Amino acid sequence: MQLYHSPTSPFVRKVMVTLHETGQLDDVEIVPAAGTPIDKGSMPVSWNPLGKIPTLVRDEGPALFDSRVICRYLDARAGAGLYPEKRIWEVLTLEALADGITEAAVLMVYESRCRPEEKIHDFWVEGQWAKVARALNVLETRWTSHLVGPLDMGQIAVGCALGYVDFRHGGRDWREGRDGLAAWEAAFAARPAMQATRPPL
Ligand SMILES: N[C@@H](CCC(=O)N[C@@H](CS)C(=O)NCC(=O)O)C(=O)O
Repeated sequence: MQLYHSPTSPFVRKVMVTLHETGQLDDVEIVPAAGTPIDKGSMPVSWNPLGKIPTLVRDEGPALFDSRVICRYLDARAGAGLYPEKRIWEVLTLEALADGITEAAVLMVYESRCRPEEKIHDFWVEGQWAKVARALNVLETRWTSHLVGPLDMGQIAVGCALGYVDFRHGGRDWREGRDGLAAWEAAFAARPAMQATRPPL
């Protein structure tokens, strides 16, 4: 299989962590890709018309995207149990919540990277950060018991979301007032799969 990849993409990181955690790293060839919504660059548009990564090209069957589909496929392929049937709705909702954080954080980056300075809309950027902040509060107050349970895809998505917030929005100090989540993140970030996939500085 070929995985279209960038080392700074938090959505690609979800897939890479899943590959590490499920022992499938050697089954995938990494194909570098780069682009933005205004310049498709080397994005795999012939496999994924949305021009986004991660995209997974398989030896048989259509290419898979997005990160949620790829991670679920890899979990099923390995029989790894990252989507336990008993807690499936919680796991999927937690993954969606984490991906929502990541999505808002990525949009904030695109706003400054893809627009001329005079067209950057500060209220829109702050609106995205408000989504991130509300979601982080909910992780802190409602999801702690789930986060400390057995490894699942919701936790992986949260770990990657928090890693990306640190990577691109470190100045916002998301840990302030969220001690429980901060402690969880420190422990989760020490996992070998998270260490091996840290975005380059
Ligand atoms: N929902 C998608 C989001 C993927 C995504 O937005 N990836 C970014 C890189 S972090 C991308 O490909 N951006 C290029 C674009 O939006 O044109 C997923 O979970 O895979």
